[in-house]
Formats: sequence, C-alpha cells, structure tokens
Amino acid sequence: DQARVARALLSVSDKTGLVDFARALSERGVALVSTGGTHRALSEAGLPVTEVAEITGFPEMMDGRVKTLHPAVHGGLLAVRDDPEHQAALAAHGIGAIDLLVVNLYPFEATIAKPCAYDDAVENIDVGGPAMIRAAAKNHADVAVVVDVADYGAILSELEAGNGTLGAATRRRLAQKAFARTASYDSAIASWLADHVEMEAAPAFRAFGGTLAQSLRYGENPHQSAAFYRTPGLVRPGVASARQLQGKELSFNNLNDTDAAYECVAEFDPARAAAVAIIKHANPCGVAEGDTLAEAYERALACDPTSAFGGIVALNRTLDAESAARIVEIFTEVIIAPDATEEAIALVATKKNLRLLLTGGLPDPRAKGFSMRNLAGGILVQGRDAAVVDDMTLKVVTKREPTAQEYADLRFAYRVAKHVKSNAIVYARNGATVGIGAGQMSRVDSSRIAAWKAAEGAKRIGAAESLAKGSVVASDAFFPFADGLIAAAEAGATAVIQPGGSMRDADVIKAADEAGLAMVFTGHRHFRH
Ligand code: 93A
Repeated sequence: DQARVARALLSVSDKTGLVDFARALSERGVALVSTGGTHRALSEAGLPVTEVAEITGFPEMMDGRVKTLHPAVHGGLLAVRDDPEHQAALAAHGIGAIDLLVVNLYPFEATIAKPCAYDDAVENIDVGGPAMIRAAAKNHADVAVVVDVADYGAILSELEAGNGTLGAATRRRLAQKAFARTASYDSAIASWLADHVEMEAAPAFRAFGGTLAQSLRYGENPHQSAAFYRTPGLVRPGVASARQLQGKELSFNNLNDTDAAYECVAEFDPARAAAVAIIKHANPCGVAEGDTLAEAYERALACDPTSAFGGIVALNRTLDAESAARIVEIFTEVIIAPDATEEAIALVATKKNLRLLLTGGLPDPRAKGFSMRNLAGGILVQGRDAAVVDDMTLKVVTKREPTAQEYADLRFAYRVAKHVKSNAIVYARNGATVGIGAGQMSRVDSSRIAAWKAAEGAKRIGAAESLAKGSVVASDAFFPFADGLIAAAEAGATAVIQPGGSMRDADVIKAADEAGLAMVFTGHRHFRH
C-alpha cells in the first residue's frame, strides 16, 4: 500500500533543516510548492519551487492570515485518489494533487512562553496551517503529513527505500502525530485564553475531552470559578453518573466529598455486611459495618458525631426506611447509595435541601482508571490506588499472631485508612472506627489525634476506658520510629496493620513484641495526599 510522492507543499515557520530536506525531495523529482517565507528560503537556495499564490490565483493577504485557505490547496490535499468523482473535480478546476504536506505552525507556544502583547499572541494563532494539517491527516490514505522537523530524515530514507513512495503504516503514524500536534496547539491557545477571561471552568480539561456536567456556582471558595466535567466513556458508577433525586444543587465541595465518601464505602462488599461511611472535608469521620444499614450508620456516627454534622453519608446497599429515618435526624449535606426504597425516598423528602444521589451500583475498588491533579504549569496523572487489602498477603512479623477477630478488624481498618488523608491512623473495633487521625505532617501526631478521638468517644458515652481499648490500629504507611506504635499500644490497641518497609522495622517490631501486640505487614502503602 505504497503512495507515490510527486508533489509536496511546504509551509514552515521553523525553517530548521528545510533547505536540505527540500533539496533531497527536489532531487527525487518531487515538485515543490510553498508559502511566502518558505518559498523565499527555497528559491534563495536555488531550488525550483512554485509559490502557493500562483496556484490559488490569490496573493497572500491580510498580513498572511489568508494564504493557503483555498480550494486549490485543500482540494489537492483532500481528494481521494481512487474516487473518479474527486479526480474529475480536480481536473475540472485545474487543481493538482498534493501528496506530501510539510507544515510547522506559527510559534504560538514559544510566543506566549515569553512576556508578550495580547495582540502578538493572537497574531501567532495559526489557522491555515492546522487546516492543512488536518486535511492531509484525514486523507492519510493518500497523503503524508510531516509536522515535526525531526521526521525529515526518516521520510527521506523511506522515500529512498520505497523508490519514491511512502507506506500506509507510515502515513497513518504521521496522521496520528499530526492530530496530536493540532490538539496540543489548540489546548495551548485555550489555556492561554483562560488566563485572559473570566472562565466558568478550566478549558485545559475541556481540551482533555471531558464533557461539561455542571457549571458550578463557585469552587472550593466563593472567589474561585468551577465546573464539573464527566470523563468520556464513563463506566464507573459514582458521583459523575449519579441521579440526583432531590435537594439543593451540589457544590464543588459537596461533589468532592461525596466522591471520597462513595469510593470509601465501595471498599466494603455489600454481600458481606452493610456499611456506612460518613465524610467531612474528604476524610472519613466514621465508618462502620453492621447487620443493617441503620446499625452501621449508628456505629459510624458514634465515632465522631461532632464532625459528622453537615457531613456526607455513603451507603453500600439500598437505602432503606430505617436508615433514612436515622440519617435525616441530624444535619447532613448529601446521601449517596446504589439505590433507595420508595419509603426511604419519602423520608428523605422531608428534608428539602438534603441531596439524595443514587448510582445504580458501587464503583469497583479494583478498577484501574487514573486520577489527575494539576500543579503550576502541568497536570499530574497516576493510576488509581486499586490495591485492596483482601488481595494482599498479610505477613505476621510479631511473636503473637492476630486472633480471627483482630484479623477482621485489621482488614477493616486498612480499608478505611486507604481513604484517609496521610498521615492516616485508624483505630477500629468490631467493624467500626473508634478514632481517626488524618492529614497530619507527623505520623505520631496522627496517632495522638486518633487516640484522643477514641478517648473523647468514651467520655461521650460515659465509658470508663478509651474506645481504643481492645481495638486494632492501621497506618497508611510504615511507622518510621517505634514512638507512633508505642502511642497506639498505650491507647489500648492490641494489633497493628501497616505496610512495613522502614529502615527501623526491627525496632518497631521489637516495641510491638514488648507491648504484646500482634502486627502484620501488607507490603502496600496507601498514601493519599
Ligand atoms: O495566517 S495563517 O493562519 N493563514 C494561512 O492561510 C496559512 N497558511 C499557512 N497561517 C498560514 N500558514 C502558516 O504559515 C504555516 O502553518 C506556517 O507556520 C507559516 C509559513 O509561512 P511562510 O512560509 O510565509 O514563512
């Protein structure tokens, strides 16, 4: 599937390697056509070259804004070689086919990289170049398009080897590169413009391919603009696919927190137990399992009822009347569940502002996917944290092995810890969190906060001992020193789950043995920043 290159159109801003490339083409017998500046460079080098104005019958006009935007150019690029009608049109209008297009665009990115006037940036938006690139790339069945100076050498070698022809695979690869180039060019323009307009939302993401789901009134704070985009080809059930049955419009923070809540509760297999996660500021303030959702909610709420006020409640089973009745008793922003009974829906309806989101299913915690966040001048992309404790081999490192109940609680606590901002420390007992320490810069501080929460919980219910007594503790990353672990033992934990892998693991294991703790290593860290 070779295509002969008889005629080439060259129109380049960056003239690096141009003359050598064009000379080699010319020596192969390829006829050359080019735009003003490119034409000048080639004729000065003594190469035979036709000016594009000669072909279009129009001079380049309006400061070069209109030079190649003409049927004589686009017809030559888009005509299908084995379509008789297309060939007849070429003949009827005296248009010559173009087999090779060589274009690099006005240097928009380089222009805005330096301080520049607004109008200079605008003038450096190439219109005719991308139009030609897209036309040639669309017609890659017949046409080759080169957008990168670095490809000149390879093209010449292939023409040499192919006796003046280029292969179909090469033309397709070049077309892919061409569309990638025009896409990144346009997103550079859109991002630059975003800095010059009051945006409803970041256009960079629009360029990435998201579809606008909701214009938000504001972002994390009222002075920030915001929007919510759906990822194309969405398959994960969750906030983005949810049906909102009632309540006020969701805000940026609601959406963010609801996502955190649902991803967290999705770690708990609904076939094993009912589970509820209550989230505040993207951190769980109580997670629990139970025989029923109402029981799970009660136990999750008990962990930290103060923080749960104004929180998001996520459930792993169909919301029933019993649990709905309990949830509406305190101020809650959002309820999210796979489904809800008619009775539950009616109960939630008594709270006009409370949002109820139904998703039809739980997201798979093992799903691959990716997550993104932006930083100044770029975007960080990573695979989801799809590691699940049930798939991990738990290595007992202490003299004592956890009991069956401790094992169950260790796994429970580790599932929660995955969804707590680092440094994360989670105390859990009988399938419910009793103290969560989140987002501290020091692990020992997170341990202290979690232990303090457990002690507060005991005071609240008039218990003599901290709720951490007889609990297990999970840490999202290894204990770098024995101190955090000793703090956990003092708080009353009897077993520990953590990734392991510290230089001082031996010290930490020794401290655990001395305190009579059972400890397991997972080999998987769950940082979440
Ligand atoms: O101003 S344009 O958008 N209008 C056009 O019709 C057009 N055709 C080619 N810019 C256009 N070009 C661009 O001119 C090419 O993409 C290339 O970057 C540049 C080459 O101009 P010259 O050959 O005059 O140096």
